Amino acid sequence: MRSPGGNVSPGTWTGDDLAVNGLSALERKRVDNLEEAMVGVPAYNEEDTIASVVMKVQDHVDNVVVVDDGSNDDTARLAEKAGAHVIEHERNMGKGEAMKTLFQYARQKDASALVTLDGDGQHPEHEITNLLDNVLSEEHDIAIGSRFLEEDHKNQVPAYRRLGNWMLSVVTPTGKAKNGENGERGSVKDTQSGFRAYSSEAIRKITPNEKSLGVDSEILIQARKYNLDIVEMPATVSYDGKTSHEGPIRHTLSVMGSIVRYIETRHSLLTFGLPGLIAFFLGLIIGVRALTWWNRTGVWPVGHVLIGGLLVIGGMAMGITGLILHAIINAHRRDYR
Ligand SMILES: Nc1nc2c(ncn2[C@@H]2O[C@H](COP(=O)(O)OP(=O)(O)O)[C@@H](O)[C@H]2O)c(=O)[nH]1
Ligand SMILES: [Mg+2]
Repeated sequence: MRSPGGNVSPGTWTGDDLAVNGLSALERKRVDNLEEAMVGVPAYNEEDTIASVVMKVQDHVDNVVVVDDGSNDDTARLAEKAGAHVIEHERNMGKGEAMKTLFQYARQKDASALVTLDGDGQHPEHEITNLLDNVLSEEHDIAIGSRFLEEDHKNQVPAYRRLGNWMLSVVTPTGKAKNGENGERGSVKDTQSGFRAYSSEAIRKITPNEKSLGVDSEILIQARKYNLDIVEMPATVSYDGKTSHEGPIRHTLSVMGSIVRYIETRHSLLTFGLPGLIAFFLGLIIGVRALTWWNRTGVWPVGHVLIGGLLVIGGMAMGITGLILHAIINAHRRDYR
């Protein structure tokens, strides 16, 4: 249990000075908000670290929820013993589903803020307060614990991960974020950080749909749609011990898949129709050339006929896929928003 005013950094709440129990009304509101804040941990087979993560988190925030994503180890029991509220998925459904459960629970409990962090102990729990302050003060809707704002944090991240991250950040269509407390607005530098704080408004508006690791990108894409304000704050991250379930290549491909899926569902006609149309006409041109060749020489250029045929058929298939997707998505518009 934290003492009122204990770890609360001063200066975020200003103005009214009505004293209640020795605290100003605004201080009171701040403490109440903090008491209603929630920390959520998606966890899959994290028995080595989960108990210590839960206990360290409780030094800063009382309400800790662990979503045990169908682990086949002792994660759920250890999390509960350490003092967390545990929600169990019957089977492993992916980080995205675990995040969806967290958002649903936070909404149901009317949490004043939700901080998410990984169950593998990669994120330093004492930095929670810093992220929380940014959303509890209603200054921002999402505060991202970013690994790429400061050189020495950046250097902690293995080079191959930085590359994957950079690629994913380039292709994730996010809105502009404030880079650091006094920073300029720019694109989000760390789109894959799972260490974030969400305001109550963000909790109400965002519904993760992505099942796997692409969820962190998807949330930022939704944030842009709902005009939620994002700030990135410097955060440290540790790569000691087992910090990933999936290798970097699979991880990057999985997130890429999510981003493509998003673009696909939003712009299905364009994504499928345009390449389909181009393939179709390219195939036609190759076909016509093959036909003239046959006309002239009496011999079929087999390679050209095959390629032309494949392009025409493939192009048509893509075009039809685009049309069908477009029709389905329009019929169920609300599901894809
Ligand atoms: N990879 C993965 N992580 C999951 C899953 N369900 C929950 N998580 C949790 O999501 C967090 C991030 O996963 P992790 O593999 O550490 O990703 P990374 O640190 O970004 O490489 C961890 O706390 C996992 O325990 C799942 O099905 N797959
Ligand atoms: Mg990890």
